[in-house]
Amino acid sequence: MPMPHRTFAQVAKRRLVGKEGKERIREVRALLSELPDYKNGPYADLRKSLLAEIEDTRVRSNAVHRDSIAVRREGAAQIALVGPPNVGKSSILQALSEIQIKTGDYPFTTLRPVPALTRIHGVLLQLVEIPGLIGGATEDRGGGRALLGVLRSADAIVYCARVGYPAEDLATVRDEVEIAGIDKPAILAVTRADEGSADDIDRLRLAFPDLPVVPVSVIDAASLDALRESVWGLTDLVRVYLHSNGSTDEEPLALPEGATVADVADSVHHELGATFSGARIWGSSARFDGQRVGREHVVQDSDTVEILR
Ligand SMILES: Nc1nc2c(ncn2[C@@H]2O[C@H](COP(=O)(O)OP(=O)(O)O)[C@@H](O)[C@H]2O)c(=O)[nH]1
Ligand SMILES: [Mg+2]
Repeated sequence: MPMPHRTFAQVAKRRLVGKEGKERIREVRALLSELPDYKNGPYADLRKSLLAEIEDTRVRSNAVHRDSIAVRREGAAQIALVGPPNVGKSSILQALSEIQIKTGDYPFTTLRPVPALTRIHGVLLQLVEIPGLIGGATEDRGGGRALLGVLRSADAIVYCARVGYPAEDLATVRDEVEIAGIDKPAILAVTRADEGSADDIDRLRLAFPDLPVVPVSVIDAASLDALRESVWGLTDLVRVYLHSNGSTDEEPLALPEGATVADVADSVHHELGATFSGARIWGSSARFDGQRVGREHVVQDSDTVEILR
């Protein structure tokens, strides 16, 4: 019996996460060989999208060779780490990363944006270190325009300022972001916190009164958890667990706050989103377990949803 096509699509997505170039193409080919050989229907659609994936991956690999710094979006949200050099951005990326980035894989003095996936509350999010933003970036100093271009497509920003260092270091970078007209939900990570005092943290808090502050040290697991929590708060996502054929998915879907049952169905499959008749709900948006609701019902974080065809 072949795997249900929706399960196959999920498995395929999971197996491709974090893979690029040759490795990604190899995985796509393996998936293609496992796919039932139907000429029509959802399996044929899957085959088509996997073949397109090979082509897209090739195009991207070539683009990288042409020195592009573009970052391919993965995960439910993209959060940029922004700050002066040496504040610990790469270290945080590494500490939060789902897939262990080997230090040898990229130079520690990072020159290009480096993406990494992190799992927070069961949801994969993409962190991107934006290195080398300096005063004058908007005039393209230090290749600033391309870096700001990457930042523009992020959903939120974690500004990083090193404890005990002048606020101006980060303020200069932040000015460039503002001049570029980039305005995203943001927090301030006061980094390398183990090297400074509470007063040092307060000084930075006072210098950036509009940003919620999270002191972070990569050698303090609790501070990393607090950072994860703040990053989650930046995303405005809600988690929804799909229930079908008598079982509930372990991995949640992540949707923007305010999403309706129709959005949930649509994110499973556009066709399902167009044709489904309603849903049953368990969780905080339900008045009672298994409540029958219509398309426009707004889901809440941690709801379980069964889409009714
Ligand atoms: N004590 C301490 N050192 C850190 C911490 N985070 C990073 N570092 C050190 O700071 C230096 C610069 O870190 P890196 O992550 O490359 O900074 P980036 O330039 O902002 O990416 C490295 O030597 C790290 O080992 C931290 O939380 N505590
Ligand atoms: Mg770095």
